Amino acid sequence: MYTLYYAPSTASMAVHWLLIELGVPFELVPVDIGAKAHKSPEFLRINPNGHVPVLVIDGVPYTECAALLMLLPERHPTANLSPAVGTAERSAYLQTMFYLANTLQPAYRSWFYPEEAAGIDNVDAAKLVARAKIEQVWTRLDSKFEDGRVFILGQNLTAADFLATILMRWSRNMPKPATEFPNLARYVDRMRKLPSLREVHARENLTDWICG
Ligand SMILES: N[C@@H](CCC(=O)N[C@@H](CS)C(=O)NCC(=O)O)C(=O)O
Repeated sequence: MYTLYYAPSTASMAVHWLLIELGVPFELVPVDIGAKAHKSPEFLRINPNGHVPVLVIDGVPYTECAALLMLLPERHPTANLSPAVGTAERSAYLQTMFYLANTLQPAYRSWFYPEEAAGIDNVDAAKLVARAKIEQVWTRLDSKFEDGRVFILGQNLTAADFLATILMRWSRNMPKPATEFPNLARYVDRMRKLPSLREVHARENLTDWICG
């Protein structure tokens, strides 16, 4: 049994979505970020970093969104969401997961929490840099689709698509969202057709972005 500590529309959404796609039993514990519940002593005991998501597996809390997205398909291999160890697709998969986690996620933290990046007096500068970094990733990812690939790694859906899609979703209110890049717009439209993506929006009471 899994327990996901989550807040709607955040990084936990990718894990929530994957759990739904895998069709495994899980329970949800909402974390009220607005009320700073993720900084409470109780929450810090399960994640000293004070972030969502936290996924409790057999009583042990695990953190880091990308890691959670990688470990779940390994625990449920029949879903085929994780390329086989030793294959070229696996190498591309590992590279892509770390690339997304190490470039987009920190840049988004600077975009959404700019005072954290450079102090309260430099919020505009921090957001400018964050925006440039995020758009640079969209440019690179968009060009990958020039080869006609359907998903982020090629012809197969993998956990990398769950991370990439949720990170693209976060750009929806930015000056140049991922969907303004033509190949990414077509990719997002394909991903939006997945019933599990619609389902996670419904379960998190989100209506924006899923319909374009
Ligand atoms: N490296 C962490 C970052 C998680 C993270 O930044 N979570 C955000 C939500 S998307 C959060 O908890 N924000 C509340 C806060 O930091 O105060 C991961 O990938 O899981």
